[in-house]
Amino acid sequence: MSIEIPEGLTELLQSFTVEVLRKQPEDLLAFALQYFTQLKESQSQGAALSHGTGLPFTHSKGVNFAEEPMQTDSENGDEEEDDEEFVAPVISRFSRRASVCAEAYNPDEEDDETEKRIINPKTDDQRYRLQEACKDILLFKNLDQEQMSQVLDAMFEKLVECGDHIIDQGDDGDNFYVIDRGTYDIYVKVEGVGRCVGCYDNRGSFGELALMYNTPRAATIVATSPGAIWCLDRVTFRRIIVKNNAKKRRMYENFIESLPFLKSLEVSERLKVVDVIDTKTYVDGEQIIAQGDGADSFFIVESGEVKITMKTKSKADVEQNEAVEIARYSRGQYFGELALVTNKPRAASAYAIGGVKCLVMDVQAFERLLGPCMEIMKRNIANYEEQLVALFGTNMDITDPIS
Ligand code: 1OR
Ligand code: 1OR
Repeated sequence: MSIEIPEGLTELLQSFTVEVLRKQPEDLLAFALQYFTQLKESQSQGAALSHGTGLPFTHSKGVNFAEEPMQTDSENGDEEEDDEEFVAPVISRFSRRASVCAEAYNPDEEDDETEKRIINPKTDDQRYRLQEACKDILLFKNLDQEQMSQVLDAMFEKLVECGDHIIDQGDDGDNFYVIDRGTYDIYVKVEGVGRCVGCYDNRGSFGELALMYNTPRAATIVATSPGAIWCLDRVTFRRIIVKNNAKKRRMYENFIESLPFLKSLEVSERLKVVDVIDTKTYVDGEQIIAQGDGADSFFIVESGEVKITMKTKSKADVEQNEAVEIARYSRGQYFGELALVTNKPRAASAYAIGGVKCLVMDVQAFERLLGPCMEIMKRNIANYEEQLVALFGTNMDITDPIS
């Protein structure tokens, strides 16, 4: 009796087996389900299956791929090795995108073709770590549940070694990165020489600028310890995050436009300010800033009133010192710039009077975007020094505060 082997069965099973051996999935059944589902989807979408067998994970047109595939980072020309670093089946075989120059982004221009949903399966442990890492990521903050779950599904883990270049300045943007663990230095080239301008310590994210504004990578990011990062491909980032950010622009554009201390910025730069601001609310009496603390953000009052108080050095026992109110700020005014400009601890404390809403910018964004406003801010800082003498009758250094 002869049994007829259906056409394609051998190739199908072979390809699946190769994929299992490469990825070593923990849950074989779940992996199989996803593999064959994606394969079916890719066929019904009429995607060109490059080698007849159409592997969702290994060839360049499967459904698991970005519509506009990109090359991974830390590329040393050895793509095989890159792939092996990924824990989950990943968007693979990235071809380099042609260089693009800076352009205003228009999220509505994104093509319907990009609506493909990417799913990178994860273990329970990975999913838990991913959710923890993404909790405070500003760009994810206003996503609805469905958008968030699409983003989490699309993300994939990459393990890094100390010294790995996650991003190289000048490259095209492929992924957005969220730190799972590890420390990373930020280098920016000044007159051709890379200068370390900051670092990330086990939290945060980077790599959004090239994807948001279609610009070359603005900095080099180097791992300074072994670690792990979560990667979100460019297409999903633009399809979900950039589109969502457009709503935020509409909400804050006019307010940011009206701020006098930002008047040295170009219109396009002011729009970028909108993109990086977070909003925080405080209840009556809540401390916003504590004198003597380290500083990592800058504040603009959106609503309510903020009281600035200061303890001075003038008395012997600083613990006993009464804090004196030195300023009050309301809508449109800023505070918390001094410590960022001087790189010193907070010179004063800030408290909410009644309910307060502030726009908050982190130090990286402050340094990156507000350079042109520095003259205005520095003039104001000189003003603090004069006020200090008037209020406390001393010319003590306000940049050397008491905790
Ligand atoms: P990207 O896609 O351009 C490099 O790739 C990433 O480094 C960038 O997105 C940011 O997420 C991140 N200037 C530019 N990019 C920075 C900076 C930065 N810091 C982090 N990134 N500056 C450093 C501020 C401390 C300004 C330097 C003048
Ligand atoms: P920061 O990052 O040091 C506290 O955090 C903030 O209070 C500070 O930035 C300023 O934005 C804000 N001296 C120092 N900081 C002041 C002052 C001030 N006023 C507001 N801040 N003086 C007030 C003069 C009206 C001089 C000292 C009396």
